[in-house]
Amino acid sequence: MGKNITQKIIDNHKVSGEAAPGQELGLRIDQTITQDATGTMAYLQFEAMGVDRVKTDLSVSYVDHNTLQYGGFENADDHRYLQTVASKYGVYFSRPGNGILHQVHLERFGKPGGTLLGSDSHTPSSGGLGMMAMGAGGLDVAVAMGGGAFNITYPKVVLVNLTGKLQPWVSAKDVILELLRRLTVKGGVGKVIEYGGEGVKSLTVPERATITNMGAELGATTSIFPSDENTRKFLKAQKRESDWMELSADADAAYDEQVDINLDELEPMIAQPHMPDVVCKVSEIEGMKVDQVCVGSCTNSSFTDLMTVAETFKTKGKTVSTGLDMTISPGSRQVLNMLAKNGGLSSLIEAGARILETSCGPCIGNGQSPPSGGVSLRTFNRNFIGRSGTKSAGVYLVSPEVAVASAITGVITDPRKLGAYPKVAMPSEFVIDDSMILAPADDPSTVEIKRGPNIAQLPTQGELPNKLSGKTLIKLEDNVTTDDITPAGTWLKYRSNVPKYSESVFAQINEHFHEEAKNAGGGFVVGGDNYGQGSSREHAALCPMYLGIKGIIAKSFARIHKDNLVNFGILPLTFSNPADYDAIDQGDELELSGIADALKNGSETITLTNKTKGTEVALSHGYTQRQIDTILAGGKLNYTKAQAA
Ligand code: MIC
Ligand code: SF4
Repeated sequence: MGKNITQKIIDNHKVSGEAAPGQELGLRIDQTITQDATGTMAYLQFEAMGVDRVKTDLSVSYVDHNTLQYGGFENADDHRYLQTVASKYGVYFSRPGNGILHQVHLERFGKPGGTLLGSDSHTPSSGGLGMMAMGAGGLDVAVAMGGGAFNITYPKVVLVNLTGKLQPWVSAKDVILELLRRLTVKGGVGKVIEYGGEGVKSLTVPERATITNMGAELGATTSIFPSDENTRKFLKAQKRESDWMELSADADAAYDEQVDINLDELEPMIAQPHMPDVVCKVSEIEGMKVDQVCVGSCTNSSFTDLMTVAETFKTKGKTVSTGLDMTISPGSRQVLNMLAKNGGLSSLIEAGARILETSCGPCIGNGQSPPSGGVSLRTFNRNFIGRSGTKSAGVYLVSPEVAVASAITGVITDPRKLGAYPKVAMPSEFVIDDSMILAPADDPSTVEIKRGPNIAQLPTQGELPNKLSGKTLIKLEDNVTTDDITPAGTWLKYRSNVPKYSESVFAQINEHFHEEAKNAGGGFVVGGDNYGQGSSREHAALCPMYLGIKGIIAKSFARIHKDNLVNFGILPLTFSNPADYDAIDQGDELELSGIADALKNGSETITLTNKTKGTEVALSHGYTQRQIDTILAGGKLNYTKAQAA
């Protein structure tokens, strides 16, 4: 039996475990990436592990999230720490201004056939190059930098069979929005989404990266395209053709599931508030007044994306409607520089678009919050409530084509109404200038790591006690996001300061949550399905741990968040019978007695006593032996240190 792409990469990187459905596998990681908002923790953890130098083929530290440096020293201190720690431990450092990690990594470093682990959920962007690229918490990335394996559950592989060719004004974003419409934000959990079929040939690498990027919104382990002639062309244009290798599924490869998408039939799509899977055709909600249009983010800020916007303004002789604001955040310095050189930037400025820095910017709530009750159209990947900074605003996710058409008219517009499509081809040569990527020091002893006051101590925790008890501090519905747990935006600058950042926990739902949790001496959280979806931020586990949260009891969990909870010694537990969700109310006193013994003895179900109601509820854990040992040790840092000793 032939192999699919996922199986081929797994076979080449497997260091432990069994390649069989549901089993845990350890994978060798070739490259790692971090960004500043998760990176400070990752490097503090790397330092705590006591390894001299990274052991990967390549590790890169990017600064792209917290670049504003407003209102204080915090961001700047983080940048200095990141730059010096990178230099000392053998990590390349992409300076602020060089661009968003996923865009830059695609341009300059990603390699077909390799594995990439990133402390950011959109790391699968590099799947557009045929890489097995996965998001994880910072601690998992730190361990991979130290040469440790990354563990995944052997995934199911879904073939997305593409036929036909995208029609004018329809683009890669519409492919992934259509998939989100069909599969939903939990449709990809435990799965790798592999693209194949004739339709693949018509998509460039940046288009493929738009699609794999937003596979994160499906909850997938990762998404991947074959590496073919288009991949070679892209790498050649980036002057690194030698990084190319051919990679495709064997003709008789088997898949667990198949989804067919005919690109010919696809129309411009739009995700409506407040989830990326609330998708419909643009034509169905056309005409709605728009207050803001934002183009950029790691999903849609490539050279062709931005040139399409620029060329639409220019060829149609149109400008930004006076009824709205439009911003552009180029994905990388390469993109911005090329737009500057070819006049595209001038078209955007003339049209009245506001040009922002090459960074995440509004996507992570750093500026450009929409007006109260406003409608914001964004080419981004997430529209969770409040993420934009304005809770009452509705964020809609669209392609650059829909964004520019709507920016011109002032209302949600199907771009096909604009007439001839100014098709922008991928350049045959990109402008290469890596001068903002700093190589690490040859002699680490010459580097002094700079730590400002924002670099707080890592919180620690002891071994798992045999009894856990406490109140149900909060009860939540399905699809709780990490933005609900530990919001970004104005809180983002405290990512290196867990005591301070912990004040943000569930603050959007109850601003006193952190005080109540602390006063109660910690307790439990109850959630519905897909708890912890979204970002890879391990702070969504680390800060609750700091507040004394002992366990999260939910119907199901998102992959990265579940791993993060285990890594920080919080028990993710699921209801054996999902209907028991109704058996616990907020405020109920809960107890897990003999929990450590139960885990040690290999018990698969755990009994939870609801002392308030005088009832018992059966919970399942589904942990592997490694996860049990990690939890018993009080988290991965303790576990890794104990193993090293
Ligand atoms: C996001 O898009 O939510 C982020 C900010 O990039 C996160 C990482 C973080 O929280 O720092 C992600 O996607 O993992
Ligand atoms: Fe940055 Fe937004 Fe991409 Fe996250 S999703 S990496 S915040 S651009």
